[in-house]
Amino acid sequence: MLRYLTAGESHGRALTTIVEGLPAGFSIDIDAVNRDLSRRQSGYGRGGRMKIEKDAVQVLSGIRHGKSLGSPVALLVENRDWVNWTEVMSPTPIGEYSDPRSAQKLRTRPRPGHADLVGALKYDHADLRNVLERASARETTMRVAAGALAKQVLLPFGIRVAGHVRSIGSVSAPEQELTIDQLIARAEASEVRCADPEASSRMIAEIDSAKRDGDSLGGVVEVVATGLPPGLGSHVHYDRKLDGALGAALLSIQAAKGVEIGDAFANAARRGSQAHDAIGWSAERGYYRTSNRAGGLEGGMTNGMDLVVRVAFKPIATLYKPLPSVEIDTHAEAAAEIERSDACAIPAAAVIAECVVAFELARFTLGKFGGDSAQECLRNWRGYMAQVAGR
Ligand code: EPS
Repeated sequence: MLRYLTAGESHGRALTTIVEGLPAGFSIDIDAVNRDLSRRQSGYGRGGRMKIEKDAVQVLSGIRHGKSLGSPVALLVENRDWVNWTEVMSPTPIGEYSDPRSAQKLRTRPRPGHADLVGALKYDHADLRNVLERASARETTMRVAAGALAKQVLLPFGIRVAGHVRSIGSVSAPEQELTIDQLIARAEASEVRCADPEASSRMIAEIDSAKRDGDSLGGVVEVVATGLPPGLGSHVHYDRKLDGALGAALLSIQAAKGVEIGDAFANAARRGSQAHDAIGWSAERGYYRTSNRAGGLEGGMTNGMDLVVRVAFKPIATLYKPLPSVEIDTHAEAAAEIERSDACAIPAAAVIAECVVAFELARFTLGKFGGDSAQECLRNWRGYMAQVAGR
């Protein structure tokens, strides 16, 4: 079974992941992983930290001469900012800080909307930093690294995944009929990873305005996957349903608060005859749907149409004009802590969601066609595709 864990604090020495269950013999291009890491770092609305970091993976295990070995793949990304945090983040006790700036990094005024307060209560921490360092979306670096590997597993199966921004704050991009190549080209050309140039400009203006006001913005990202066979996932059990797995994985991204598959919310207001996708058949395509309001999933399984899933992100909890809060040591009223932060990270969220979806799709693809080598998995896939084409 394909799975991964990540480790690392935002200002610790490094971030790591171990990806387990990758069969042998898949071509792995490390430059492609690094390209995704740099895509995640880009995007209008980011703060000062992204000028410090230049994320690139060191491969510690599991890949040799450009191919997966079938052993665990361990990846590491250094935090360049760590040199400024060696005292604050020291794993060994250091007594008195020698640098007076280190003492100022104690955090006691929790940010509303952040893990700060409940994390400190639950884990019994006096310094909120013990929570925020791990709650930080810096962790998504390793989800992107793992997802970038997953995308390379999906490629020989003809499956491609792309994330783009649908809305930032009050600005929404219009619905467009685009091929995945057009979508990727347009999103990559936009500073906010939005496929509509006019909406992109308005999103940038909205970010500027929020920033001027010391405020932050959320938004909605959409992930599209093409080339999917019918039958990834299952109708038989809650934990084998692909829509359930996608929902869980996407909702675990920092600041993600809602997931929509296909036209889920619009469908809730439609009549059945207007919500479901009629079935057709042709010699070239086999079975298909005449529309895709289901977003490519029926009964917890891919139906062969494109997967379309959207994720709503709340605005970042750090506000330069902070909301009221309470000092956790004195209970005195106080404005919430101001951390260096981003005004808007939605363009990055599109890359993160893309990689998280890719990982789930790779997990279900290997679950269905799995074997110990790429060759074995692809043989299983070809056999199944021929079987389905004969129906
Ligand atoms: C984050 C706060 C900022 C962001 C960070 C997420 O970091 P810092 O506190 O160092 O300024 O830049 O995002 C990243 C570091 C990243 O790589 O995405 C937070 O509190 O979640």
